Amino acid sequence: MKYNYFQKKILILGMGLTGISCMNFFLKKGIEPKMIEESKNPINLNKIPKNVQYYLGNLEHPWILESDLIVISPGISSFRTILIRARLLGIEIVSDIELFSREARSPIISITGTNGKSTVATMIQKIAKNAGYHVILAGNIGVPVLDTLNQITNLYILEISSFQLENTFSLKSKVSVILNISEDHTNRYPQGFEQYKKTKLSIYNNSEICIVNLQEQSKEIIKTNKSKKWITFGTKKSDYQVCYAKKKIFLCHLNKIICNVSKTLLTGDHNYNNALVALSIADVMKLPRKKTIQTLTTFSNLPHRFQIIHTQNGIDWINDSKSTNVNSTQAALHSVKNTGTIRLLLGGDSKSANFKKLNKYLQKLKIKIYCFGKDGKHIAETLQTESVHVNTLQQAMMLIQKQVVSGDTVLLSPACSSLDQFSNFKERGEMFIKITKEIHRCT
Ligand code: UMA
Ligand code: ADP
Repeated sequence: MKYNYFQKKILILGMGLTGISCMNFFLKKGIEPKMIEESKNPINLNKIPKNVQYYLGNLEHPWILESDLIVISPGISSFRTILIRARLLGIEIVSDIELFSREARSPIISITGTNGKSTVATMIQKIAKNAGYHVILAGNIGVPVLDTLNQITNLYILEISSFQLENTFSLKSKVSVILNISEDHTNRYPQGFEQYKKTKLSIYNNSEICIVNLQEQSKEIIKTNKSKKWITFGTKKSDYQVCYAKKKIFLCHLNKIICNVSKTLLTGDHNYNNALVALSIADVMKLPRKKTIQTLTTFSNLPHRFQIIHTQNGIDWINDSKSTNVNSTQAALHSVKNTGTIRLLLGGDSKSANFKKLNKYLQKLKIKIYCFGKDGKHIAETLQTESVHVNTLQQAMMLIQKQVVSGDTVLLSPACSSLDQFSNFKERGEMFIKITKEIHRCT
């Protein structure tokens, strides 16, 4: 279906990466959108040409209810009162992924989940490239999808967040997967976890082939739509499994060993599951198994995802700064190999997550927790295990430096967003690496 945006009053909300890409999308079509941005001093203001009218201030602006089409940036909540009113008045509100889905002409692989999206999306990108595809990797991973529309490709790989799915309706994926669903972004969903889960599940709508984690709640959806083609992973009964035999770890399909991942560069047990999903997607796309195995067995963890950045005096220093929720921190703790004390750096903006859930898990471990950042104090008070609270990551690491002994693991896996004290998770991870280096320069 060809969408006609001419003669429509189009309003873009947000002037971040998404907002600018949406603006360029319409300008290329000869359409002048309007824009609203709530920050008084947005960094992209110099990217707005003279012919685009904009307003800097609260969303409660007459332009909202005067629009025919509102394109919303993922960082802005869809549940803002003014937007609910707009929807009730029949005003269309869409994401950039929706606009992209209406235009894209090559097959799409869509990946969502609470954790592992970037890792799996990158694995698949590398496998498909190795198999000869002209691949585009875009979406939540940091490349706005609309920026890629004019590039030559025969395969899109999209990392899609729940925020982006909220206003996406026409996405027709060749293959889609929900890697896992656990509590995250609690502060964004007025109706809680069920609403977050429902949003994630919408990735399967109109998808030709759906890959589903049988360990997770998303398996319920198989029962509700039996006509779809479902491929499963996550349990012994699934189509794809991680198998353990003779101290080795294998990726298996229908109980047949496909590849030995014990001696690969991957660290963190959760990455075997990620590799398994990548294998299942590659199979669905009929990519040559040899190329898939070659890529997976030479894949290294992405930066800031459970990376062992330094080992000295029997101590592992692990940077898992991309851990922004409780589940990814659990995955990290599960993957620690040293037998000494785990010195866990936890804290930042908790996004209203329930840290009590971690207690049951922590009781089984030899662990000391160093809390920092905006919600550090609250987290330290919630945890029923030995913990200290300081203001910053630097202060926490100075304490660790004095206390750490051979056999220990120092783990930055904060379970929180970094935005209270850093520009992003990369800056937080770089800080951890820098201090780790400084500590070892002195010894
Ligand atoms: N803004 C408002 N009002 C608000 C919130 C934001 O006016 O209530 C304005 C900000 O002042 C800013 C602009 O909107 O100028 C930012 O928009 P945005 O937060 O939607 O961010 P973008 O720069 O457009 O980046 C977004 C994704 N950000 C979020 O979902 C928060 C990026 O994912 C994504 O890479 C990019 O689009 C391209 O698709 C980042 C992210 O943190 C990495 N994602 C979350 C996550 O992974 O957990 C979901
Ligand atoms: P996302 O793009 O969904 O944020 P990443 O691949 O960037 O996922 O990883 C984010 C965090 O989640 C990191 O701490 C990483 O170690 C952890 N992680 C990756 N895959 C999984 C998984 N399958 N289950 C749990 N945690 C995971």
